[in-house]
Amino acid sequence: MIENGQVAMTELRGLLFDVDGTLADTERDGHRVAFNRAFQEAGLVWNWPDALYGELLTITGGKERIRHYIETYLDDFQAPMDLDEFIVGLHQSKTAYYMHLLAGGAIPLRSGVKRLLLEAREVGLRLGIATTTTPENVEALLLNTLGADAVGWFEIIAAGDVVPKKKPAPDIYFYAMEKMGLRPDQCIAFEDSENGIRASHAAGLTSIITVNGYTREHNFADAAIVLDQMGEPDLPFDVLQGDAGDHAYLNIELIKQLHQSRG
Ligand code: XBP
Ligand code: MG
Repeated sequence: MIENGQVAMTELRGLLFDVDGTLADTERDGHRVAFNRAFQEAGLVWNWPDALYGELLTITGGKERIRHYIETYLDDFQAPMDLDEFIVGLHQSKTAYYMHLLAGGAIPLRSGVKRLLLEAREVGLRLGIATTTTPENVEALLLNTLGADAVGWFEIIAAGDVVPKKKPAPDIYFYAMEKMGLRPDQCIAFEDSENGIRASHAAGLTSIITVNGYTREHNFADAAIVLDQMGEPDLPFDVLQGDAGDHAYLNIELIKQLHQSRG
């Protein structure tokens, strides 16, 4: 944007968060366990160990992941009913098990997440969620980690089947920004995975990555910075890619600097 012959800085207005892997390490001890319990309950001998689950994570969306598993790993599986209905039923059972795990406090937020959300609220940054997981899962995670009010901290919880194409398609980010009335250059996305940054980058967003065990080796060439965690004053992050200057943990000041220096 050019004003009076000078390039004006676009002000950062909104923070858009992925959920799984970014707000919390939900996959290995949450979603994966819930899938396996649902399989067992349905009388299936399927089991998704840690390593296989890492491969299956290339497919976002639980229903899509189950379908991919059937098509890729099982030669002669016959569903006891229409396959779409079977997958929907199995996934509903998985969601119930997952929510039960969250209610039992199995999954804490990652380091720095709560501090950053509070800091963002204090300085008036607007918050949104853009995720492929089921909406109930997001609300349950927020409720069980931050309390009942936290769902209301987010202007939009864009989740699951609300858009036809899940990440790595950018649709969920476009949807969230449209609901918030914000442009990509006014926002920052927080992601943890290659599918995530493919979505946020294709939506025109600057992205901050915090990796986890499943995503450390992913390609984050388009990231503004890649960190091992957001960190805390007494728990510094490791910078895996990019420049954090003198900062030892992710705060609003660093986020604004990364936003201004975006390419
Ligand atoms: C998250 C996912 C989801 C969860 C399971 O990806 O891929 O499918 O693993 O959630 P991202 P559901 O973090 O990129 O949004 O079973 O509710 O689909
Ligand atoms: Mg993620």
